[in-house]
Amino acid sequence: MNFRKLCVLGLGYIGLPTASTFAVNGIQVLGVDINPDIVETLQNGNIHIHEPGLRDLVSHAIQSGNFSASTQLEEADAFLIAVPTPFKEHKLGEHNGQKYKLADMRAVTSATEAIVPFLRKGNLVVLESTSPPRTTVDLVKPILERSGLKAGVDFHLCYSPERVLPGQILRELVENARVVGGVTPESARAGHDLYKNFVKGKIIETDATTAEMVKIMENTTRDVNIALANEFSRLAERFGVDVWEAISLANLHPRIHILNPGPGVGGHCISVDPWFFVEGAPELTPLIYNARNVNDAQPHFVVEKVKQAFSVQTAGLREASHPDDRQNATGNTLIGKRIAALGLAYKADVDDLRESPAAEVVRLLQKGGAQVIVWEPLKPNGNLEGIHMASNFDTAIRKADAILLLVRHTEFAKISPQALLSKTKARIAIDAVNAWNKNEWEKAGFLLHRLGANKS
Ligand code: SAJ
Repeated sequence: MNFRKLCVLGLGYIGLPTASTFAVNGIQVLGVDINPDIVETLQNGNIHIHEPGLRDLVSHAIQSGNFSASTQLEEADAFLIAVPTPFKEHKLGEHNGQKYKLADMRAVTSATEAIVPFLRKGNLVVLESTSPPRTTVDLVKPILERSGLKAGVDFHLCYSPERVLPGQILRELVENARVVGGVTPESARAGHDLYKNFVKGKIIETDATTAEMVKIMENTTRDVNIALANEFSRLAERFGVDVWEAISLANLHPRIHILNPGPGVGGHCISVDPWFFVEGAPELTPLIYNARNVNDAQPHFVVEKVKQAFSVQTAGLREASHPDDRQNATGNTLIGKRIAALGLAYKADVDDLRESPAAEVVRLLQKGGAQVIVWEPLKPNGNLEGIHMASNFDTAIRKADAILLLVRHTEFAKISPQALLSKTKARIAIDAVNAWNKNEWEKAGFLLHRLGANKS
C-alpha cells in the first residue's frame, strides 16, 4: 500500500518525533493536537519537548513542506493515534482488598471519535498509545465502525507499540524492531507498508492483541527487574554490603543482568503500564502487583536514608555500619533541615517531570519537616505544585545542610566535591543513584551516604 498523507493525533513525546520522521521521509503529515498552545508553538518553529535532535528534525520537517500542525483533522490515507494513556487520578480498582490503578482511556476514545467523520474506504488507522490488552478490538474498532465502515474489510486497523527510549527517541524510532498487529493479516500488512517508510529495524506482523501484550510485557519486565534491584538495595543495607559492588559482581555471570536500584520508577510508561495487566486480571498478577508496590515505596526508603544521614552526623559516625543505626534514625531528624535536592526529572538526562520519584522524595522530605530546594538543570523553570525550585545550582546548595542527589544527570555525575566546598555549608551528601565516588567525596571533607551501601 502507498501512503501519501498521514494524520498524527497527539503531538507529544511520541507523536511529534514520529510525525516529523514520516515528514522528512516524504510523507505529507498533518500533526493534530487538541492543545492550541502546542500547535501554535510548532507553527512558530519552536518545540515544547526536550529530546536530543528533535528541534532540528522538526525544523527539517517544516522546511520540507511536508509537515504542518493543526487542532483540526483532515481526510488522509492513514491516521496514527499517539495520545497519552495515564491512569485515573481519583479512582482505584480493588481485588481481595488490594487496590490497583485503572487506565484512563479518555484520550484514546476521543482521538478515535475524532477520526470517524474523516474515515474513508481503504484508510489505515494505527493505535500507538500503550493500552490495556484488547483495546484495539474492544474499544477502538467499535468506535471507528460507527462510520458505517467495517474494520478489516473497508479499512485497515492496527496496533503498533512505540518502543523508543526517551533520550534516544530519534535513533530508536528508526532502528528498533517494530511490531505491527492487525485486526486482520491484511491490516498488519498495511501497517507494515506504512512503517517501512522509515523503519530500518525488522517489521514484524502479528495480531493486534498480541502487539498490545508485547508492549506491556516489555515494560512490566523492566519494572519487575528494577523492583528486584531496589529490594537488593534494601537487603544490602541490612547486611552491611555495598549493593553496587554486589550487583557488578553478580553481573559477571553470563546469564545475569541486574538493573540499577534508585529512588523509584517514574515516567509515563514503566510506572503506569504494568497496572494495565493488573487491571485486566488482578487474580493472575501477584508478582506484577507487588513489584509495582516495591517501586512505589522506594522514595520512602530514600527518605529513611536521608534521616539516617542526619542522625549519623549527630552521632559523629561515618556511614552506619549496623542495621540498628538505621532503625535508630528518628522521625524528627528532618525537622528544620535544609536540603538541596539535585534533579527532579524522572530519570537521567531527560527533562520530563512526569511521575518522577525524585518529586515524591522531595514531597516526603517536606512532609517530614525539611525545607527542600530543588535544582533541575534540564527544566529550570519547571513548576510542580508545592515544590520550591532554585534558579541556579549555587543558590540551591549555598545554605543547605545536606546535598541529596536524586537523578543521575551527566552534569551532576561530573561534580567535583572539592569545588563545592566554598559554595555550600553542607558537609553531608546523599547519593541515591551511585554517581559519586565515596573516597573522593570523603577526601574533600564530605560525609557521603550512598543508597544501598552501609559498608564502613
Ligand atoms: N530505572 C531504575 N533502574 C534502572 C533503569 C531505570 O530505577 O536500572 C528507573 C528510571 O530512573 C526511571 C524508570 O526506571 O525512573 C523508567 O526509566 P527507563 O529508562 O527504564 O524507561 P522509560 O520509561 O524512559 O522508557 C521505557 C522503555 N522500555 C523499556 O526499556 C522496556 C522504552 O523502550 C519504552 O518505549 C518506554 O518505556 C515507553 O514509552 O513505554
